[in-house]
Amino acid sequence: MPRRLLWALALVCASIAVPSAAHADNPIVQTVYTADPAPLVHNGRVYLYTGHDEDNSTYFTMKEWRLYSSADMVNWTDHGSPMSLATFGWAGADAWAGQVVQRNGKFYWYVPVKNRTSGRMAIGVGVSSSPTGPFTDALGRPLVENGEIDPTVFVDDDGQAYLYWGNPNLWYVRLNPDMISYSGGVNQIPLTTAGFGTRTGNTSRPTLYEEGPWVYKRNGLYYNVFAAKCCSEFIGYSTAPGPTGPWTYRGTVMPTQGSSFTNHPAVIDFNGGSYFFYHNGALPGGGGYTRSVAVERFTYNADGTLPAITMTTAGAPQLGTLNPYVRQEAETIAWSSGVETEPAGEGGRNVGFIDNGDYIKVKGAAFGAGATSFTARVASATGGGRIELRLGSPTGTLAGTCTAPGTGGWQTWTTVTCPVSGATGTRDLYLRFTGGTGYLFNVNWWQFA
Ligand code: FUB
Repeated sequence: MPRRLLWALALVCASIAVPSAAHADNPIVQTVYTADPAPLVHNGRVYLYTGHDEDNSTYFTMKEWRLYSSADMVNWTDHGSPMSLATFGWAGADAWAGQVVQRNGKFYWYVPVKNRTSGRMAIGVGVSSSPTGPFTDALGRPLVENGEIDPTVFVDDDGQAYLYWGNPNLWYVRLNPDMISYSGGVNQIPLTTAGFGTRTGNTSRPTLYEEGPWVYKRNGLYYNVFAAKCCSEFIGYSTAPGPTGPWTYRGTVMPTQGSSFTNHPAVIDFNGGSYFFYHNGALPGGGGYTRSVAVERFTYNADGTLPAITMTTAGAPQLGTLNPYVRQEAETIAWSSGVETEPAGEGGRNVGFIDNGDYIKVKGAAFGAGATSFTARVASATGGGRIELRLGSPTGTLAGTCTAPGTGGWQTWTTVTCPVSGATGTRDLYLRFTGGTGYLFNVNWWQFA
């Protein structure tokens, strides 16, 4: 697989450029290319909905959306794809940038897709009773269609919900309480230079507004953070005293950076911190059509303005620690090298496509006084291999080695246990996979005792 070759090359480069094997946590996902982040805070977790750029893509070739979740902002659990183009029988292509909101005990996912019949971009609505899906088409047709993209949804304190979207214009509708219909028609927000800044050198687009609006409210002030100028884009923002304006341009949030000519913002507050999500081309093989989602923690200025935020490879600090003494899904990952994930026959997902030397980093595992054993759920259609439990880096202190045997099938699962010593305190845990050639084994979950 070409991407795996790129990984191998990247690892060689990384070993030259970065003597320490400690790895950054941005971008958030290493197993696939992701784009257009849309986080949702629910029940003590951040659910991060993303687009999925296909490997080797040379356009915005996107067929499905992906979902990851985290309680600590650094270890992210892969939930696979809860919604795809196939969800919308009327959609033919372009699973682009959307957003999920919770209302009425349900989760509504507004997405732009190409209407197969009209050939125009339209906004569809997926609905689910769970943040992890599966989502179904709420309407069986577009909610609204005017050839423009990038919906963002916001529910005001008075219960009125607004759906904004647009490129090259900016539109909104007032959603009805059912969240799948609207009243008052389709309204256009005037793109004035006072509201959205001045673009030079493009007479058809005099303001900086390009696409990707993210509208929210904080301390009574309404924010519209958006992808500005093209191309390459930067992230700018405007504020307003009300949900429909008048908007005032406030400047740059994130300058043009990061090897992707698009960027796409999202802002949340979670457990006392504020977080800015975006995308770039940071993975090996990454670029404008092979993007990756990343996150930075930030603090609002005292007057409510947003600070300038730059892309980092360190990402956000960890909130708390990870408990290694409860069952952890193998697809809960701070950083990984070489592996992929797939649906598991036992339910959920497993880590697979493991070659010799691949690894998973789990950040900030709180071992306390010390672990004595490690248990993992494994399967292998070949001869299996070994899981090395290393601390601090992929070549760090070896706390134990578990043998994963051949089980007769990639989804024929068995549980293995091995002794552990020296795993004390709070450490970054690396599950390093070793063995022969070819794919070695799959891992569904693990737990220390
Ligand atoms: O990912 C496809 C498109 O690229 C999105 O809809 C835009 O916001 C830009 O990120």
